Amino acid sequence: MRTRNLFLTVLAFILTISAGEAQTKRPSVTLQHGAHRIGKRMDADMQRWREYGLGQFLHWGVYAVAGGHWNGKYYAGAAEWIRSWNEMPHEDYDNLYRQFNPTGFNAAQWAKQAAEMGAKYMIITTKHHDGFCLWHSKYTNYTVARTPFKRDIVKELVDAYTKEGIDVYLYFSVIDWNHPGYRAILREEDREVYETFKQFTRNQLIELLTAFPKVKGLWFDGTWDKAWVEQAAFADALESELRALHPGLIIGSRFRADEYGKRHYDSNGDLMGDYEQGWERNLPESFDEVRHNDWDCVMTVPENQWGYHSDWRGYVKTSHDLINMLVKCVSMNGNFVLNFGPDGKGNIRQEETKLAKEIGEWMKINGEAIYGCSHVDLKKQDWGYFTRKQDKIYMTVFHLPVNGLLTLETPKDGNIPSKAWLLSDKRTLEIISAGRNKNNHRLYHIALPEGFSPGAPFVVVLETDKDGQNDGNAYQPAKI
Ligand code: 16Z
Repeated sequence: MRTRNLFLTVLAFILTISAGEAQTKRPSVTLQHGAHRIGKRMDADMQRWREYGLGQFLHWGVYAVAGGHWNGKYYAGAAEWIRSWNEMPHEDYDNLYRQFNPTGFNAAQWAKQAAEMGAKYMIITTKHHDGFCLWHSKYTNYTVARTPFKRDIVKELVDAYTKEGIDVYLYFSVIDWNHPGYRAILREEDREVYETFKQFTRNQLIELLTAFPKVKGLWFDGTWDKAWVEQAAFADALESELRALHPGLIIGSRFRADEYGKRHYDSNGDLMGDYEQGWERNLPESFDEVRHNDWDCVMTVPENQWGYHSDWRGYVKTSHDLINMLVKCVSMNGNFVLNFGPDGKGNIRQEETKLAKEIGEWMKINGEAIYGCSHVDLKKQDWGYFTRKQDKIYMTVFHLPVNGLLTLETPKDGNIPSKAWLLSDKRTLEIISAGRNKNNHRLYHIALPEGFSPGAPFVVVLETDKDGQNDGNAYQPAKI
């Protein structure tokens, strides 16, 4: 009896311990097709990606010919999705390519405008969900080669942007409404024909990387399809093949699922890909949400239009809105990618040209607070965002306090701000020490010049005293 009691006690004890452990430990499932790597990529190509700050997205295809209208009717959805609209027969859409003749297209001009905006990388839709290819693919007839325009648009863009010093990435959709083997969901009888689609996808990706060796990476889309999610082994092998073919290639987390169907993060919570590719028309609210990963945010100018829609309705973002998002992204270690949807004639619309110009003018003065900058482990303040590069801290101000004082708070033994000035004209600003708060953190106010009213976001540069009472860690970026 006593032996049995002892046995039960010991058993209960063991069970308690292991249950406790199971709760605190990360899940650990053996995966064949999970993340290839744990933690950040630290090679030169990825370092370069990390320093971009600002990018340009280009959505261009035959949907630009329709421009969000068909038969005089207005399509309220995203213009690049018009083929899925009941009012537009598929046959009409699938013949739009016959009218695709963007004689105004000038890759050098687009690239110049993007460079003047301050974009360091560009992502071009080589093939959107409709399946229309902007390059001369030999694996389908549904390409720009069969249009009156004929010219290889991807080639011209890769060359022109690369010449401007802008890195090029290829958007590629694994949804393809034009390919006979494509399925969104696989019924048993579809499995065989879907194999032809998988081979087609592989062929096209190898074709793209071979034809355009200058590109830096791939930006995948449409990978949420149930049929694709089931292809964990295929996609995993394909990823390795593409990486071997193109050393340094950058692929985000929106390419493949693990064998349990988990996307972006595998069943163990590890990121699958070189950066988190999930922030779309939406930004993280706080740094905690990005889990110390690299990430990008792709953003539309109106609420939800990627391809050209001739009639934008609803709120259209201003350059100050977009600059705010850009700085917010960089302050949390992300890149901000602004979308452009050129029209069916090959012209970038006047609203986008104006925004590019305004953003570019701002970047010329303030780009130092963006390029190569990263997160700062300082408490977020209401006036705007902190970014950091080497020993400098940048405070980009969007909300000017009525008292003209920009507050910052440093940890107990943190570095002390020793010098502050306006980035635009180098005017020195007074630093007022304001004691400590209840957490024993030091408070400082940076005093703006009397009557200062810039009417635009502006940057204050801060240098800190590295000697004296500090632990040297206060301004380091969070652990990476
Ligand atoms: C069903 O919701 C969707 C599906 C696809 C919303 C957007 C998209 C596509 C857009 O057409 C655009 O290319 C965006 C980047 N992508 C996710």
